[in-house]
Amino acid sequence: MSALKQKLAEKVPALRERAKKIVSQHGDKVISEVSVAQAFGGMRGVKCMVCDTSVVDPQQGLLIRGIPISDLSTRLPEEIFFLLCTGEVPNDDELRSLQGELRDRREVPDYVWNVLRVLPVDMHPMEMFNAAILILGRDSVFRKRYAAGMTKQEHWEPALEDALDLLAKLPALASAVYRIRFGKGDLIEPDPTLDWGGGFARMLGIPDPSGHFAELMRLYMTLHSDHEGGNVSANTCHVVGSSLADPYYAVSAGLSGLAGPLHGLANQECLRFVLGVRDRFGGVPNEKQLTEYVWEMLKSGRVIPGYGHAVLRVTDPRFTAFHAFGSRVCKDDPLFRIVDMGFRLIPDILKEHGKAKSPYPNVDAVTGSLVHHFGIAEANYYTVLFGVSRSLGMLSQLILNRALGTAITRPKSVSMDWIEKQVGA
Ligand code: CMX
Repeated sequence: MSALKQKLAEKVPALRERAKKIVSQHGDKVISEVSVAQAFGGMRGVKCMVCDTSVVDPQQGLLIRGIPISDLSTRLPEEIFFLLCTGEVPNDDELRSLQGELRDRREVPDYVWNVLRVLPVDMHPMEMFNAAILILGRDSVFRKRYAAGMTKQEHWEPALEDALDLLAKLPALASAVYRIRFGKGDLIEPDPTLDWGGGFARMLGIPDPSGHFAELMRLYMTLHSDHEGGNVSANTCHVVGSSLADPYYAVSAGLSGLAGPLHGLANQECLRFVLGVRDRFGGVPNEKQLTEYVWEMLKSGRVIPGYGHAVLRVTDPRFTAFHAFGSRVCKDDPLFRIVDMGFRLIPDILKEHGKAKSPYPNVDAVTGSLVHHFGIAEANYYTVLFGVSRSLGMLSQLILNRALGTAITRPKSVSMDWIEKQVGA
């Protein structure tokens, strides 16, 4: 048995016991109320689901299993997956075991490549990535075991199998999407000696004599991995998984949510914003020019990509970690300089504008400039990078939900008639 499965097998009984005890002893206690504004407003702030993998604190940002993300930024993404699933950072043996599992499961069937190759050349990379994941669902262990008849107690085990199978293949899938969609030449074979993020960087085919690109990819995968349970991608994966659709369907659904411009597609929009600034001013503007440009956007009713957040009320610590990388590795890159100038100016502009509850940068404000620095100029690919990483979080949440036997999601919707009667309107 792999170290991860072993650790989960040890922990799952206590986890179930804890959940059972909380519900049996405190099931009737109220933890949240819902206002009419929240019912219309994306349920913002309503506490109505459980997620142990991570918490987004408005003031501290992301905490993975209680550890601030800034303390985890040098960890490998596969270490983060182990941590998300079990609550423990793996020791060396456990990490090696997980890396071995991912290596052994990385082979992608040829029919996936064939499908990717015949798709129209103007497909969005997220459509290609998602299509490949759905096709892989053919081999879902969860689906087969469910059809054969398994007990609810067993659900987490095939969910873990599928999660590992899928995670192992994601770097090859995502790099193939890049190389096929943008005509970058033949696919690059996986290197079994490399870690998950380093292997991904290599398969993308970006020249990397300094090793900084591989470093960036590991950082990218680690920092985007999870953001508690209520964000669109995690929540969608949760809802679909709760129907006991297999993990491929659930992750694919979550990734469809990630593809929206207010969520994961924002990194694409952010790079466009930075390129727009560069093109308008023929390079890096001065502070006055950038300030005027931002005001122009706001006055025309547009949002400033990369700023604001549904939960955070401080600078996103993931932004801070990426910004530190950029300051070390590519501080003179014109796009990074525009991002850096924006960081100094835009929060005050948004405060003066007075609408956004958080005027601070989120993670997407900076990532595009870093990836672009290494030669991935195709902004519509960036959400795929986010998707590879976010799959770590979605899958760990899904495994834990199957271990807990989380019920099928079914909140009650109400009509406007009902609300008007209820509030005496
Ligand atoms: N620029 C201009 N206006 C903004 C703004 C921004 N960056 N962020 C929020 N606002 C506006 C909203 O559009 C809203 O205006 P209306 O009342 O006219 O609709 C008002 O401020 C209040 O919004 P909010 O409560 O502060 O923000 P929400 O929780 O509704 O939305 C988010 C959060 C991220 C979608 C929003 O800040 C936004 O659109 N930002 C730009 C896109 C972006 O960076 N997305 C990445 C999100 C990161 C992630 O999902 O991981």
